[in-house]
Amino acid sequence: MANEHLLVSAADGIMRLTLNRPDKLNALTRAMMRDLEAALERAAGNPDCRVVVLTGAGRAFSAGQDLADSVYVEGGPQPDLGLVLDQYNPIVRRVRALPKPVVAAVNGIAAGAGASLALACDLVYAARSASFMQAFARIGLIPDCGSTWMLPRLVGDARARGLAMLAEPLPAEKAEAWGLIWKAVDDDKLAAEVDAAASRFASGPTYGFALQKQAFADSAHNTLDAQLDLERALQSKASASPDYAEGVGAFLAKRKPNFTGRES
Ligand code: LHQ
Repeated sequence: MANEHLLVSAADGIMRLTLNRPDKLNALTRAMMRDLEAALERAAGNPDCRVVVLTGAGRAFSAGQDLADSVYVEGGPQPDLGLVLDQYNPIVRRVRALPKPVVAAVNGIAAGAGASLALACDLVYAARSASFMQAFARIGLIPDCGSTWMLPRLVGDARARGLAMLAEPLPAEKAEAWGLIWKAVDDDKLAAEVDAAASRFASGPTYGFALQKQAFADSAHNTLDAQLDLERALQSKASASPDYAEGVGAFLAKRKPNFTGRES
């Protein structure tokens, strides 16, 4: 399925979402965000979709919110961006809560809300020429779409503040070295590397991945004691799944597992 500004395709268990306004560096419009949320909702509800890949068309991943979108009119009343975030925040929540892996293929610059969106994904692969820019301070804003939460957790407080307040692009390799992203890869290898990861997830233990995501999400506010209890509860669920039986059976029989991804 395709529409103008968000390309959506699904095959072999993989849903691919491509931000598609290359002439505007995939700056995010309200229409795009509406379609993105709808696509993520479909991904969540479709057991045949076992991984989502998010990328951008052209030379950028996304330059963040479209600054020319009609919410800002020169000389007019200033828009309340808190209200605009009412449209963005559900998308970040959906990515984090999606019961399957979400992989970002950052093909070029990811700025502002574009960077936040990438960092919300479970695994971030970036082309070596790509960079991550907390552009918000350049226009008097604060990092949003979860960046004030993600950044200190990913790179520590000192680097989070430097990234946010200096608003300079962080090259992909440094982003990897700092732990901001999973991996920087040669530009011409990005697609193949992400395809390989997506194929692996598409035939992986999807229900187990969903439980992992839940455990990591809750670890952000749990004590170790509470987390141990949570792991116990989630592991009970994981070990009741057909993929656990299949995984152990395959290991003992020295064959490749054939995971269904299902809960039961
Ligand atoms: C753009 C944009 C853009 C429109 C490039 N908008 N056209 C706030 C509110 C609520 C919810 C969500 O989040 C947020 C936070 C945000 O995301 S605020 C926006 C934060 N982003 C920025 O401030 C980045 C603005 N863009 C840039 O600084 C540069 O474009 C970068 C450094 C990304 C790339 O620079 P260049 O490679 O030199 O490209 P360019 O500037 O020439 O851009 C190419 C075209 O894309 C150009 O259009 P044109 O028609 O002149 O060729 C730009 O106007 C357009 N574009 N970003 N955010």
